[in-house]
Amino acid sequence: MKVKSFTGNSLPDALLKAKQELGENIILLESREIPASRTKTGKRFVEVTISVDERSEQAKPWQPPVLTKNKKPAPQAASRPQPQENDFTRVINNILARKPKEIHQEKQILEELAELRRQIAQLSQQQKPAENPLPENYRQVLQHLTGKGLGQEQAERLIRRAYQLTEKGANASKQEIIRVCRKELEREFRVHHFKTDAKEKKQRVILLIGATGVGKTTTAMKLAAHPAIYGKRNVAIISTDPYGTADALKAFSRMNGTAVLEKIRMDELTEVTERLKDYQVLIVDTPGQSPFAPNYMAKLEEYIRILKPDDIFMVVSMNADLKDLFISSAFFMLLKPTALVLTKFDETSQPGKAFPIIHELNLPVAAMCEGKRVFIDVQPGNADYVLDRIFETE
Ligand SMILES: Nc1nc2c(ncn2[C@@H]2O[C@H](COP(=O)(O)OP(=O)(O)O)[C@@H](O)[C@H]2O)c(=O)[nH]1
Ligand SMILES: [Mg+2]
Repeated sequence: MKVKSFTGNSLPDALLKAKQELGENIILLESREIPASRTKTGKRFVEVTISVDERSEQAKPWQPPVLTKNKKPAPQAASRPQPQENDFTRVINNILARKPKEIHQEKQILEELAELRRQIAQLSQQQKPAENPLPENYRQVLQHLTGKGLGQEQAERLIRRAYQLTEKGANASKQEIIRVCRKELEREFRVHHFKTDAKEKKQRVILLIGATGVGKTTTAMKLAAHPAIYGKRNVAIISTDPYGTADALKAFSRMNGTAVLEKIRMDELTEVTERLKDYQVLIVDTPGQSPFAPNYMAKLEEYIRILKPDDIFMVVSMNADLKDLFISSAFFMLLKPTALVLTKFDETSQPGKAFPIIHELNLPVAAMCEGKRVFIDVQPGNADYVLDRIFETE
């Protein structure tokens, strides 16, 4: 993979130059406009960062997939649900048509999406009437759990388990059922443990990924500030947002003494990390974008290739609809995140959504956020925080 920048009077002009030099198979990683006020010539220009697979010149020219209607379908693997043609898959097919070299990867995404859709359908399935109706106290706790965001199936499984574990079985009190449910949920809640040793020599590089507006930039500051996270270590935040950093990040830098580097381009990353080699922790904040945006995933993969992060935290907002969250997560999961940061607990009435999220994405929780205040509204992942919120009214 080769990465190179080109400039031109306009985006098409810069792309044309890139194509002339690197051929048709280029991938646009980044583009930004340099305003006239900042150029020597006094004219605005556009800069693009391009990647190209150097082996691609010998590769067979790519053809878009042909959808044949009358052909006999290929035999299907028994356990793999096949995605059906609908609006959603048409959108994905559109992406496929634009990203020739990642066609294999995109097929995997489709399969994962189909699998996720099946799981989501199960999550939202209505409870079937039980042959033996649940005792009233269990029914009430089950209703409370689903109301607080646990998936129907997960909550039913928990209640069945509670029934087996409570001493009084059908006659157990609500308090007793809740106590057992709490214990079981505590075991399901997985926590990411930070290495907080201030003397640790090896530098840790953390990459933050996630959809637009979920709270990545705010999380970068919160992680840098919290004493039980990286607050006691020498931290630098690298912002790769081409539009610069938020004022909040600049103010935080002044207040907390954290180094903040802004508008760092892909081709500057190696040199910047080399310059920052004495910092104990580098937190790299990425600009949010829809995971469906063409080339966005390729760009994030390129960050990972260059930075070789020790941890990739996927930031997800608790106020998101679970269905949308799982669909966009399917893309981000391809980047193999190591842990979750759950934000905006203050903006949900269903804190229990944390459990289906942890369960479906099979990731531990690094940190949880409940507001905009950098120095206050954050804590490392822990089950009690979520469980207290689920059961506070009971
Ligand atoms: N209520 C609430 N707002 C938050 C939280 N985390 C971030 N925000 C706000 O959400 C908005 C987007 O956050 P930002 O960090 O810029 O998101 P990014 O696009 O992922 O970098 C900002 O207004 C933040 O102050 C949180 O835990 N709770
Ligand atoms: Mg941001």
